[in-house]
Amino acid sequence: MLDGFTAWPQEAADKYRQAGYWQGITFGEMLKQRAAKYGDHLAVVSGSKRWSYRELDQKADRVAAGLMKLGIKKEDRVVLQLPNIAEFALVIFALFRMGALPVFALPSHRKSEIKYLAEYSEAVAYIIPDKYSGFNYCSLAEEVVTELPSLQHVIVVGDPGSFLSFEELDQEPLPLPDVRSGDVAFLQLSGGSTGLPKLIPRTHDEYIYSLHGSAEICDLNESSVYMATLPAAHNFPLSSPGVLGTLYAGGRVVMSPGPSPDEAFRLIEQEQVTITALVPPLALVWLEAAKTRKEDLSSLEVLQVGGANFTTEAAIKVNAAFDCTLQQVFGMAEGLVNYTRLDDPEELILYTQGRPISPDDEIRIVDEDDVPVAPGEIGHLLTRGPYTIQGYYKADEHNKKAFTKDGFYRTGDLVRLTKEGYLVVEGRAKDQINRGGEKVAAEELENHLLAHEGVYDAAVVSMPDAFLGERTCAYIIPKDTKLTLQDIRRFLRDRGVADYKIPDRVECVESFPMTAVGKVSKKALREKIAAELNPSHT
Ligand code: OOB
Repeated sequence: MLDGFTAWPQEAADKYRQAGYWQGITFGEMLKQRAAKYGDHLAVVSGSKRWSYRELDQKADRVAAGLMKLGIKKEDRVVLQLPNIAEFALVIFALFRMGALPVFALPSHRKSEIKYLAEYSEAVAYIIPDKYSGFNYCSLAEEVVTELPSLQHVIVVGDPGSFLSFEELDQEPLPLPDVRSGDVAFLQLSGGSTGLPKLIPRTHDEYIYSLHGSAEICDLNESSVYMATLPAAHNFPLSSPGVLGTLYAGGRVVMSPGPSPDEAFRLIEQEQVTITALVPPLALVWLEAAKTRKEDLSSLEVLQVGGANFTTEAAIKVNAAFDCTLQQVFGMAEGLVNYTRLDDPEELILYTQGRPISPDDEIRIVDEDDVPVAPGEIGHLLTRGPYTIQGYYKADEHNKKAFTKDGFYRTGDLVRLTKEGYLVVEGRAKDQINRGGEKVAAEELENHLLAHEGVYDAAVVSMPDAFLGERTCAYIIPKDTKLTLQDIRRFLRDRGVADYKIPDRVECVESFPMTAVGKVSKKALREKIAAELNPSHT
């Protein structure tokens, strides 16, 4: 068993197996079974590449052999930073088959995040595109490998420069190591609540169960066409039901090179896409674009929106704009995913964030002392279940705070339960900014800011925003001279911090408001900036 992984207690594992949730198959076997059943059906479409299930299956064996020939072994970690291209699906199945673990980075990550992920996971390899969205990943890799010699292999899809070409991984299949369904399949990145974002170990058994449940809830079958619009490495487009849930159901995955209506609407028409997933700000852009665009979007049956709060005003517009069913999704890379069901009455679809996948997802809504609140009251969401982790990877100290003694994950979300048993997300207790679905861990950003020689202290909070829901405001106590937004932006970019984490606003102050126990009062800072942005609401 992978060192640093917290397994479920035996009793819980037995229960999930007996209930038939954990089916005892690995991702490698899942694809083999689907290839046997759906052979010539298209599995992945990306640009001019159109791979059938059989092709994807055979290519995965060949790429697994290529990876093994490099010396990559079972349980080795591989940082994967690919955009939505066919090779994304191929390489994850190749890694799953040989038991090496993809560590899912996002295309928007830069040196600071990649170095952190590679160091934390002790990765031996890094897989990138040559260029994507105007950014040169080979240059990034050069900087990272200079600082991290343990990263032995850089594999490039496209022009490899001095690195190894992805095409060279195509080798005659080799005998594969024994990969078990209870093994960890990959590491996902958390949004981060305290400290730096943690890695989330997910096993074949439990993740495949979440795909199974998600595919069923979304009515996926072999005629479904799922378009990956959001970056496929994120848990929502990866598995809710996403790329993997679609392949589980024998459907077709269409990789969209980007999320804009220009790229996505054309693909919906061309590939007869039936379902896709968006974060709220993107849904707003699509709603606006749908008014004037000429593409035929009538194949779209389900539009999923999740990752951040979707306003009811926007939710109401989806049905009319796209003539399809809206599905709200409230999930987390740590496990629990809630969906409104496709046949739910309108008031549940518009006003709630759904209910869990599994009848065995346990939900507790508690106050500050972990005491359950009265039914219908707002409280902290704790959860435990057949696909929610029992601990972050190699994070013993943090796990003591992030999980209860009896194994419930503290989501950091403030929710209430409706009388129908649906969850409504009312707020957040964790120290994080949810910038339209992209999560910024306040402490991570504060640490970057503290590295600036002119910064004495920093406190990062969210501020309300009509488009993104929230944006990032950095309160700074400067050492002597005032710092501008431009100073801070330049500094953070030079440090290799991903763009989405760079503050939208910088406020220089002489001191921070304090709580009664002498901690910085982020609540007071949030209220201060909200009042300054919208004085009429005070
Ligand atoms: C998804 O996963 P993560 O890990 O990026 O972020 C999880 C957090 C949740 O704890 C919650 O704070 C927030 O994102 N969130 C929502 C939400 N969905 C997620 N807040 C309000 N309304 C929603 N619908 O974001 C994720 C993973 C799988 C499926 C969907 C989303």
